[in-house]
Amino acid sequence: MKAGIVGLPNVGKSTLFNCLSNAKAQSANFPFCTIEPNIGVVNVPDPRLDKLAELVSPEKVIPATVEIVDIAGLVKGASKGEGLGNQFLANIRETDAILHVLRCFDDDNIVHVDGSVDPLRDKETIDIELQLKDLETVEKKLEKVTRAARTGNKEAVKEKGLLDELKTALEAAQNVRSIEFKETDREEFIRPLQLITDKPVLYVCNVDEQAAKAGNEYVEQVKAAIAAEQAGPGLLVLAVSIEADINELDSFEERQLFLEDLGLEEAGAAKLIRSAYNLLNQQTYFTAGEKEVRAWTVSIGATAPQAAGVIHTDFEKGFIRAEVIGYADYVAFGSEAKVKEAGKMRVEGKEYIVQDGDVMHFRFNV
Ligand SMILES: Nc1nc2c(ncn2[C@@H]2O[C@H](COP(=O)(O)OP(=O)(O)O)[C@@H](O)[C@H]2O)c(=O)[nH]1
Ligand SMILES: [Mg+2]
Repeated sequence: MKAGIVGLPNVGKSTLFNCLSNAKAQSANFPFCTIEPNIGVVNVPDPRLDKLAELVSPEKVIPATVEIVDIAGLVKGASKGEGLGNQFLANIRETDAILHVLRCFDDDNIVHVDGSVDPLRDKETIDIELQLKDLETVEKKLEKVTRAARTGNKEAVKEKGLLDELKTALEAAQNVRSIEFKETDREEFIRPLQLITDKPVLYVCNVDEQAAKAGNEYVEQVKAAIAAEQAGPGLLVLAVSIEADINELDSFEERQLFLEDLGLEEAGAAKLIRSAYNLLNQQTYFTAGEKEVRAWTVSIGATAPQAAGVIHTDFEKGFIRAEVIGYADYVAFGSEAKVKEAGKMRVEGKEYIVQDGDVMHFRFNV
């Protein structure tokens, strides 16, 4: 899974990125590696993985990961090549989800590119740039499809209709994710276009310390604005700068105390990653053996063969069956052997829908 951080300059994107990069907050072990200066891989914090590791004592413990990209350089006019805009817009296209950071804090020392704090205006500025980029994509496609539609090709006529609809909506400053289409049309014609404003978005309201728990007036404005958007994007209130400070602390206990002082139960990094999972309808299953205990990411509703395919495409193609232990059973009985003894290990076939926390073992032919 790959998520891109967008937002105007000076709203706290890099602070958030760095905060994730230092995120030791959830457990003692929460490493991060930076691939490029603006790309990092964050481990998905999951206490269940720690518990399984404790029970199995494997050689290796491997968490699920999310790749985070700090996409700088988006400014007004970016879609027309202002700033470093265009180059970075290409980066966004490769992500599965967008984390849109909005400045919701006052601080006269931090310059705002447009002179004042106004998260709704900022949101609109960024949205419009992304919509313009999508419009470009749609217009290019429309040119091709229009030619085909002239020959009377039924499929092309239908596609042209949908593209016209897209174009009109984008010109009216709508995001693609909030346009209503029939699900089948969306699947067949809209998704393949990989439009930026079709991607799921999580709005991160960056507030100051005092507003970390309850939010503030700016956050309320953002909430009201996105409530009007149909696909119901997520919103997260984070005091990014203070979260970064907390992550500087060495011990887990110290960090936890600091969080509690702010009235928070959980570090922002963990909250953010969890929200991204929810946003993308992702869940976790585990494999547990002496060599390694590992968390894997799979879509909610995925079948057992699809889950196997996350490990290797051969596992999916040659899938025979899965041996499944519910996480609660694994913990209750304490080991695979004891679960088997108790008759709680299930053998599931191709139709099985994976449940969050399943501990799975796949049988396959290659
Ligand atoms: N007061 C305050 N300053 C912040 C906050 N978040 C970021 N900053 C500061 O704003 C400036 C710009 O932040 P940065 O993360 O580099 O913004 P970017 O341009 O969006 O990547 C830095 O000086 C940060 O320390 C915040 O929540 N409160
Ligand atoms: Mg930055």
